[in-house]
Amino acid sequence: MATKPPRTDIDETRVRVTRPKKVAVGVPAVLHALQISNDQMGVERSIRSLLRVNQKDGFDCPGCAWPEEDKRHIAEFCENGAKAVAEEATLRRVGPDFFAEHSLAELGAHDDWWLGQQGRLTHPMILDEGGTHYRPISWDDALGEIAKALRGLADPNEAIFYTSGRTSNEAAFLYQLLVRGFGTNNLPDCSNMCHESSGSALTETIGIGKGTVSIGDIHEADLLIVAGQNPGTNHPRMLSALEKAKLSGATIIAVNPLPEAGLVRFENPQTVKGVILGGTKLADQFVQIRLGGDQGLFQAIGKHLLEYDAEHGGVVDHEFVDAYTSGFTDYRDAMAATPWRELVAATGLPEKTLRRVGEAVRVSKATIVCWAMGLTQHKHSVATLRDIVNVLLLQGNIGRPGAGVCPVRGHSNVQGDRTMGIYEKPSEKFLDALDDEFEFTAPREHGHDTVAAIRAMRDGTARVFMGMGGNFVSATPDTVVVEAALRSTDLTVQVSTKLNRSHVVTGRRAIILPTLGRTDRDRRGNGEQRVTVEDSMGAVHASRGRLVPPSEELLSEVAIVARLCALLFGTDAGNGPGSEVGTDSAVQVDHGQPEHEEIHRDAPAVKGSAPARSGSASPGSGSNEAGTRNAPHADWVALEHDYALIRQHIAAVVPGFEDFEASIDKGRTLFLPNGPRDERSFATADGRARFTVNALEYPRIPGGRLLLQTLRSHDQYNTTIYGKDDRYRGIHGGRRVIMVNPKDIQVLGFSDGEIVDLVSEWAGADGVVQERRAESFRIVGYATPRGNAAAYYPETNVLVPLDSVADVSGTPTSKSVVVRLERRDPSLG
Ligand SMILES: Nc1nc2c(c(=O)[nH]1)N[C@H]1C(S)=C(S)[C@@H](COP(=O)(O)OP(=O)(O)OC[C@H]3O[C@@H](n4cnc5c(=O)[nH]c(N)nc54)[C@H](O)[C@@H]3O)O[C@H]1N2
Ligand SMILES: Nc1nc2c(c(=O)[nH]1)N[C@H]1C(S)=C(S)[C@@H](COP(=O)(O)OP(=O)(O)OC[C@H]3O[C@@H](n4cnc5c(=O)[nH]c(N)nc54)[C@H](O)[C@@H]3O)O[C@H]1N2
Ligand SMILES: [Mo]
Repeated sequence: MATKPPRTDIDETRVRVTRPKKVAVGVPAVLHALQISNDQMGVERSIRSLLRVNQKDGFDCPGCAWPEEDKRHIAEFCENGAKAVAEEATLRRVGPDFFAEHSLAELGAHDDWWLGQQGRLTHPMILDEGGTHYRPISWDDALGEIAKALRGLADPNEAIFYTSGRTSNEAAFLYQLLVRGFGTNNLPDCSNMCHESSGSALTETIGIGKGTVSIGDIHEADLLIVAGQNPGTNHPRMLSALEKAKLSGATIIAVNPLPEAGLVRFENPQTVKGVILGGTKLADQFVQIRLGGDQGLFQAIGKHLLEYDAEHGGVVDHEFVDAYTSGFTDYRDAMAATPWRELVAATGLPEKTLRRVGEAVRVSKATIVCWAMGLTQHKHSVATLRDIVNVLLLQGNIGRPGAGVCPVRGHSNVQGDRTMGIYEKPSEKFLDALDDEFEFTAPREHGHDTVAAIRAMRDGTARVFMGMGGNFVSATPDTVVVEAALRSTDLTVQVSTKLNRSHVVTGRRAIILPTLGRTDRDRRGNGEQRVTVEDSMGAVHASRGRLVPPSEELLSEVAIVARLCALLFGTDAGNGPGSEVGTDSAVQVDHGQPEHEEIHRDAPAVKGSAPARSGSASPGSGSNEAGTRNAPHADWVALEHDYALIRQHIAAVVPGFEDFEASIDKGRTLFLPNGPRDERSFATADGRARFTVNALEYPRIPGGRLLLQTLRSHDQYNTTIYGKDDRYRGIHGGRRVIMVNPKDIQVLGFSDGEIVDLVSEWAGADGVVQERRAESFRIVGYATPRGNAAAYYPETNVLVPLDSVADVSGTPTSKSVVVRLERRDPSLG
């Protein structure tokens, strides 16, 4: 299998390489951000929108999920947050004319960067079977087509409902209800490819699938270990928090195969010191670990602590261990039995270095471990994260100030989406509460995660795909397989803000539903609406967009889902809070007999005036008449027009949201309960935090091969490519590069600057080695450990085998792909 780079992406020959930067952020970053946003949205709109980012009365930054500081700066944003805002608030438009001008085939020849640069989607569009171009369609017809396709399935499990992590709590809650009301738990999300390993390991060991620290804990920590994360690019505002900790005396250890700029030194653009004195040196130790070596490192730390404790005492917090944990002695014995030489082999680090890190942990009074994708996207990620928990439990570093686990989440509301029930394996407790609130019975059978969803489409057992945001084609592994899988479906539906590859690689028919983003003003029946989001530390707050939306045709995600619910379940005006709310909805809700299943085709879209409740269904019966089994009951029309009513339902279903509306009204942040942090209570199988014994694993690299990690450049947001530079790493003008240790380049018989194909090798279940190829990458000599290489995602996703997933969590192993380099046949050019 191979992919050729799309026409506009053949840029590897133009790549320019300079020395990587040691310093992150600073004034150049701010200037860079302003330039990008001026290009996209003009000076006035730039200033107006950037001043609202992360302000109390403004919108939540659509960038990352790092929490806001308690005291906000005037401009609480970073270069990459500003780029995320500019991408969304751009004045460029993709409307019916654009689609008339560009055929699907033509769009398919462009790369992700070009697609994203075209602007905001403005109208619902449909691609007919065999069609060469998308054509405009009314909202009513588009939603009607979706409802019809769903109803036409033999089994609800033949539908897949994906979610990315920008969707608000309100939209996510309604969406999962739509899906469960329809009859399936097929709710894969981007988390499956992201922090699923964190959720799996933490739920098992401490009884909650989230981190246990607040922003205040970061400031108070004595030691911060930042492993497998590149905050200078992906969570720039985290650097301010690290700086604050550092200035109060914290030690910071960076664990990474690459010397990432922000970790080495940081210039805070918001302080005079940052501007004048050349910034804070953040990392006290840079531990240049081999890819996948982290389990070895954390076992080494545990072993060092236990050895010291056995000799001198005073290290292990026995009071905590006895009162709150189980499994200690097994863990202690396992660490004693693990030889240092294996830990050295796993990490590629000398025992001396491992002990030095162990010493820093030993003397620390309060330790936090932060991590991101470098730790979650390996085969043995869950085991690695369990071993981090082991180390923290030894010294009682969970549930006290300045200490704990800190998985740093990616998308700005990915954590909230999970809290709202976007999960293919929902708990019985959640489903029971949902059943009670909406008077139906949600399906209990677990659904497909992302990888299982791809398999189901590939194998023909799933026929309709709907994506609530995101870019499924480009974000998932094994691109060739995924493209074929999606193309074989009956219908693909994308709810999106911007054009991307998932609009181009489609099922037999495809529908694009354009939607409002975070920055857009959202006016519904009951006035201007706000939504809420949860940050990486379990804090929920309101977000309200202020910009004029790109088109009058756009519906919010909430409105789209509410209208689908009404179509599928029939509306239930008598049920639920606030059912007296008036409506200006154009969607004709049909409760009729199957023979008039067609919805009113010429009803005006969006601003129509037809009454919404055209049916005569009474609560408890309407849904069956609408052709679905056992559907949830709510006044969908009212929910569409007043999101506060959705929050009332959330408050009734999700623990911790009891004071929801009141806190938002007061502009407050709602801190969700966190058992381990708040009271050292652990909702595990035995009610204790659990030490676990995990066999040491690390990747073995076959001779003549490299282990490839696929990561983000400084100029992208996942599959959205802002530009072709990776300023901090000194790579300019192109993305098809592979970073390789200079000695490896030489030993493998290549030279820096040469253009090669990347060929991944994977032994399937049958033992037969499968090959996948990504063509035409420029070799760049780089300071990565021997045997390890790095290249950008999503260009390299074609190399990641669908079946290569993390144990337990099922996350694709995007950070460990075995590849060989192959010289290109010069005749290919
Ligand atoms: N500007 C911007 N911000 C973003 C995003 C974006 O694309 N652009 N994406 C968002 C999302 S969804 C997410 S999940 C986060 C991602 O944030 P990150 O996890 O920082 O993203 P990656 O680029 O995948 O970087 C992985 C880091 O881990 C290191 N690493 C790789 N393998 C290993 C390993 O085996 N061990 C160790 N110790 N380190 C390793 C890499 O060298 C790199 O520094 O960022 C979020 N924020
Ligand atoms: N090889 C490799 N693969 C990876 C990773 C990796 O490190 N390596 N990382 C993985 C990770 S961590 C993640 S999170 C996934 C990301 O996977 P996704 O979340 O699926 O991808 P994104 O690129 O973030 O999605 C971008 C699209 O979302 C739409 N969008 C943006 N804002 C909104 C909004 O407010 N509402 C709606 N409805 N749509 C919106 C736009 O149309 C945009 O084109 O990729 C994963 N894939
Ligand atoms: Mo992510």
